[in-house]
Amino acid sequence: MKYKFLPKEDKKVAEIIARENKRQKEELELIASENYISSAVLEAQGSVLTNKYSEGTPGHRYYGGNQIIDEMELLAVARLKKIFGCAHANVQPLSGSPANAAVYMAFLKPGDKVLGLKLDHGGHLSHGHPVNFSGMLYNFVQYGVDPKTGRIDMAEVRRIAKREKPKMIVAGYSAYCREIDWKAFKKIADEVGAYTFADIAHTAGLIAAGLMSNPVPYFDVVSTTTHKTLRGPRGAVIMCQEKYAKLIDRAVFPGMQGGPHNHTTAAKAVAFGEALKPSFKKYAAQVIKNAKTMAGEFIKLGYDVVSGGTDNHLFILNLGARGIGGREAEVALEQVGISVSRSTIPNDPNPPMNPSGIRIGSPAATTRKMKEKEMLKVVHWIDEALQNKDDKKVLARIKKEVKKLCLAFPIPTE
Ligand code: DSN
Repeated sequence: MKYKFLPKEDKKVAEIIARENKRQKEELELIASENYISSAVLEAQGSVLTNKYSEGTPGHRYYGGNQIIDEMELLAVARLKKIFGCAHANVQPLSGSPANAAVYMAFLKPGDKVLGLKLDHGGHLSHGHPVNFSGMLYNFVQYGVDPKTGRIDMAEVRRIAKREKPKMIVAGYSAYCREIDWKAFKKIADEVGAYTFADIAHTAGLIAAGLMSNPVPYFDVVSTTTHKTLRGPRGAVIMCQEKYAKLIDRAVFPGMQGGPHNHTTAAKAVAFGEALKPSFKKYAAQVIKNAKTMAGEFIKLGYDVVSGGTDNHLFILNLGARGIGGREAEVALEQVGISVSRSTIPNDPNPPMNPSGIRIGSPAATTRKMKEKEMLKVVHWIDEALQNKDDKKVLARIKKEVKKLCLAFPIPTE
């Protein structure tokens, strides 16, 4: 990736970007929420659409000169509707948490009761954690996964919902590797008169490819970020039934945000176009195969994989029995050029800053066209690095091998 103007105009910024670019090329990304965008998405994101203010919605803007921006936003909306089959879509949310804030604002009043999955069981901060706006403004009651299976127990969700009578039930998670029974959630919500809200940030790309079930036909409202498995720019969208269109649009603007980031809207449109291509289906299928391959190999090596495997793009290694903390493991792997994120395990006895596990995901490595063969190598490097976390020589050797593999599988924007 070469810049024409930046190195002349601002050496310092150019140099920092160049170093990060080199890191991305030479190191392996296994953070489940990250991915590499295409050059086309990058170009749209870097476009002059960033210059324009367009508060409002297409055809109803508070600034002049928005006819072309309207066309872009409507294109992004149309493509998103085609992917997920939603009746209404808002493509303006700046990122996942603001999107979720807008959803809550649209349907709830401060103090209303909501059901969400606990953070250490795989939920997201914005699903009611006390340090987050969601937990501060709304009365979240949290459900968890079954301690034996590591899976959501729908009978338990139903029991809690009937006891608590929430106004909304949130499903869709950040560190949960199993299929979600959207229909069962909807049935429970109907029994207690609650709204249904799905946050599909992690699995949106897999749902787009038709490989995981889609909550859109069942749920009142669905949010997703656009930069994870969906492989678009950093941002988010909200989809809902037609009857909630105004509520959602008003909650996004003027409720939560000012002007949309039009350059990001353009990049979202490009990414949605890519997700509609047959090649994206192949990509998503390989993402799942790669995650299953890694989880299976870790199990063979004697590791404890939460819930015993994965149905999607990620899994959690519980390192508790191996005497190594999640933070230590993350740091050891950083030294060999592999990025993972420390992760809580269900009912983690340790705090989120130093939890008992690590979360591993396959979306970025799969974008580099790595397949099962490479994933097996990676698992053995991780195992070796964790077993030799204080041996600088071993770590240096693995780092060299990781770099060699990465250079053979270029990132798309090289
Ligand atoms: N921070 C994201 C993740 O890593 O899952 C969720 O927002």
